[in-house]
Amino acid sequence: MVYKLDLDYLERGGGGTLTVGGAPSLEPSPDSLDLVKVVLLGAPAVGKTSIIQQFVWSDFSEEYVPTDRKHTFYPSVIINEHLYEVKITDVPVIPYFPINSYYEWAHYRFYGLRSATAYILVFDLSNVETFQYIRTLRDQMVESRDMRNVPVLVVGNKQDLLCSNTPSAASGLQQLAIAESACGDSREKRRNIVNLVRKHWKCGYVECSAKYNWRVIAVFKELMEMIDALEWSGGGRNSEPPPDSSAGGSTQENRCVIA
Ligand SMILES: Nc1nc2c(ncn2[C@@H]2O[C@H](COP(=O)(O)OP(=O)(O)OP(=O)(O)O)[C@@H](O)[C@H]2O)c(=O)[nH]1
Ligand SMILES: [Mg+2]
Repeated sequence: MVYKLDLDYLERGGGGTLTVGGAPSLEPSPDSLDLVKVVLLGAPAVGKTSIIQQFVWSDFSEEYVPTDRKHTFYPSVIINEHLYEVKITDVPVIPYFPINSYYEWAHYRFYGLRSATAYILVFDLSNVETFQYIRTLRDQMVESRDMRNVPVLVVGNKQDLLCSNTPSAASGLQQLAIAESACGDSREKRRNIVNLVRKHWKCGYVECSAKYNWRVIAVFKELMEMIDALEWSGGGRNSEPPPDSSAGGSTQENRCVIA
């Protein structure tokens, strides 16, 4: 499969650039100023770990093993011809976003929650109630951290489990009707979520399936586009704009602004 992306990963044996994915490194690498720190957050079992593992290792496991400690991954990503060293952090589910550095130190030491460059907030499309967790978390983030210039991407995972993907020919007519109405309900809820995220939060939104590796690359591409746009517009971490910032080609539409 050929991805028409400029999101590459370097190495795995060092033979030039591959087209997609992340370099499969679990090696702790020292945080540097240029390290892009991405944290995935979301309710239990929505697929955070699966998304990362699919992206970094092209691997998926049906078995559910709740994340019980912090894991970090260090892919290198090229987007719009800019190289980024990315640190992806997978953490156990957090009951709340630390409202200040004291709480972070006391409860989530070394998770890097408040200092993340960007966040990926994941929910389960087949269980839209899991979006509520994201909504609450985002409220807490907005209240307790300056989120200007901090990209946030909302990801609906488990797209493969959506109603329309699983028509049941074996079901009786009545069951089919019940299923249809349940699907209608969830479709409506999904529409509302997309609307809220895109129009009100002004954040990116991507649906994917970690299981089938559908649009997992798109998740990271979208996020890196946001980060790259900020970096090259002068709003990023190193707020000093690079000398040839006009050559970046990224537009400000990619920005995720949390008002
Ligand atoms: N059908 C389907 N199952 C998925 C998908 N992504 C993850 N799963 C399954 O969902 C379960 C939970 O996945 P995880 O990746 O462990 O979820 P998590 O969000 O990291 O869970 P915690 O670490 O407990 O917060 C596992 O059984 C996965 O196999 C998907 O896209 N489709
Ligand atoms: Mg996990």
